[in-house]
Order: sequence, then C-alpha cells, then structure tokens
Amino acid sequence: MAQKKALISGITGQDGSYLLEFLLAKGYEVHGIVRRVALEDPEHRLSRIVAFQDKVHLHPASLESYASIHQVAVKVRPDECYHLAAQSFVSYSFDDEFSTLNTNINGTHFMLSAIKNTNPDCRVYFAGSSEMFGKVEEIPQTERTRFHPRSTYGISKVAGFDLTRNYREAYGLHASSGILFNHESPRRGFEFVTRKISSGVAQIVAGRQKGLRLGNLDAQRDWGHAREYVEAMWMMLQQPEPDDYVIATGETHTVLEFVSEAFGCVGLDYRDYVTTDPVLFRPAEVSILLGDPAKAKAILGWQPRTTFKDLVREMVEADCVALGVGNAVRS
Ligand code: G4F
Repeated sequence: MAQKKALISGITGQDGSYLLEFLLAKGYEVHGIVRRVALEDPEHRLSRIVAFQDKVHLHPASLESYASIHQVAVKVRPDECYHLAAQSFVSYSFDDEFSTLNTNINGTHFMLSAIKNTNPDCRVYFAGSSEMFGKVEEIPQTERTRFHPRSTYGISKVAGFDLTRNYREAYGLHASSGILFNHESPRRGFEFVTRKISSGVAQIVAGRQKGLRLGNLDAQRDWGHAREYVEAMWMMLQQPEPDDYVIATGETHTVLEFVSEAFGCVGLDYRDYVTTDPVLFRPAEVSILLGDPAKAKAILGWQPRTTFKDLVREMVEADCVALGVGNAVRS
C-alpha cells in the first residue's frame, strides 16, 4: 500500500508535535505548514519538533493567505489534513478580538476551501474546542450541548466548527471536528495556566522566583494529556463517515486543585507562594468545563489513560528536571 501523506497546520505547537510523532510512528509521510519566521528562527520556534526535523517536510505559508495554503495543498496532495493552527490563547483574544477572529475563522475557511478545490478526497480534521460551550448550558457537555461561547476565541471556534460541518454537508468533504477539552503536557506553552503553575513551582524550587501570581483559582477544567488527545484526532479520520466528537476525561478540577497538587509534588504548601491578581481575571470567564467522552469511547474506541495526579506530576517533574532540581520531586 502507498505511504499515506498527512498535512498538519500548527505542527510546531504542543498538539502538532505529538501528532507528528504519532503519525511518523504509523508510517505516514508528514508535511507541516509553518510561518516563514519559524523557518528563519528554528532553534526557538521549531523547538518542539527539532528531533524530527530530518523526517518532516515543512512548507512556509500563512493562515491569512488563501493563495499560500492553496499552493501547499497542491504541492503535497495529502490524504489527511489536520488543521490545528490558531490563535489559541483565550486571554489574548480579549486583547485583540479582531486578529483572533480573522486568523482563526479565515484560516479554517482557507484550509477547507483549499482542500475541497485541490484534493476533495482528503480527510480533514478541525480542532474544535470546549471553549465553544462557554457559559455551559448543561453538565457534563456532550456533542448535543448548545454552544454559548464567552470570548472571540470561542466564537471563532464555533464558526470553524460550523464551516467544517457545512463543507461536509454541502460538498461531501470527509471533515470531522474534535471538541477537545483542555489538554496539557510538558510541551504546553508557558502562557497557559497549567504550565505557568508547573514552571512556577520549578522556578521557586530552583530559587529563581519567590512566588506565583494567578487569576481565577475557582475555574474548573477537564484536563487530559495532549499525547492521548492527538490519537483521537487520527481515529476520527479513520472512520467511514465524518462526525464530531467530544474528547475529554469526564473529570473536572479547579485551578486551585491543580496548584495544590503541583506544589505538593515538591513538598511545598501553595499558600506560602500563591497570590491572586485581579488583572489576570478574564472579562467573561468559562466557569466549569466537564466533558462526556462516551461517544468517542463507543465509536472510536478512544479513552483517556493519564490521571489528573499523574499529569500534574509529569509536568512539574519535567520543569524541575529542566532546571536541575528534579530531585526535589517527591516519589
Ligand atoms: O490554561 P488556560 O489559559 O486555558 P483555557 O482558557 O481553558 O483554554 C485552553 O483550553 C481550551 C479548551 O477548553 C482551548 F481551546 C484553548 O485553546 C486553550 O488551550 O486557562 C484555564 C483557566 C481559566 O479559567 C483561567 O481564567 O485558568 C484560569 N487562570 C487562572 N489564573 C489562568 C490564570 N489562566 C492563565 N492562562 N493564566 C493565569 O494566570
């Protein structure tokens, strides 16, 4: 059988890097879309995929340019396309609503259109988000729960979700959306709360930082491991019919629980270090996310494996090891 070709947008991010590894292990020829600046600054911007640089084919393109995406689609002619690229930091979407909407909505539209126009048999994955549920209308959230986004990021993801469904219904594209709940790992960006906490703990242990300033500690999130969530993306594209799936653990925890667990890993009491700062609260918060992954389990055979405690520990340990204080982590 001919080697399958996959195209990933957002390949340099947390999810893109895990997906790249996963697809290479499955024998795929993997292509990635990257911004031109990333190719000019590989040490910094390609750090998550540096180990695979000689195995992956990178193509410069911009989510803001249909022509550039179209060109890559023509050149690669992928069998599967994973559209992960986005402005994905919710907090930033309050600072620049316009660019978040432009990049995320147009980027998704350009990708769907380029695939439909050049390679309509290609299967497409769209990275939807639990942020689409926003001010949740039921707990837990399922594929049937109504969306009520609370940020332009969430709104952009609802638009991407609707575009994906419309390309499926109008043009027969095999296009699926994953409604992924928060997923973390040692590769998470430092701006997201889990990595801010795990790296903060390591900095404190290493004596480089005295305390940690956070926003809303009462928010609840359904946190899983990113490595497992990319497997679900692939599973969706192996189904005979395209569809939408909630990918979640089915457990929710407060930010405070994450904080307490993370400091506990190195034998510290968070109350001695953590302060809250109103500046870090969001104008509109998503208070609770809790997903029901029953459909993914029944149809894809997917289920989460990493527990909340193990996830926190893995992240704290990785950050402590990176700073040379791995021995502070309690066994
Ligand atoms: O880690 P966060 O920034 O992630 P958030 O907003 O839930 O979004 C992430 O998950 C979504 C899936 O549901 C993705 F679509 C999205 O791209 C991203 O990956 O914040 C989590 C919670 C929020 O309630 C926030 O208010 O943590 C709270 N928080 C408290 N203090 C903080 C902080 N968040 C950040 N980033 N920094 C803080 O200091």
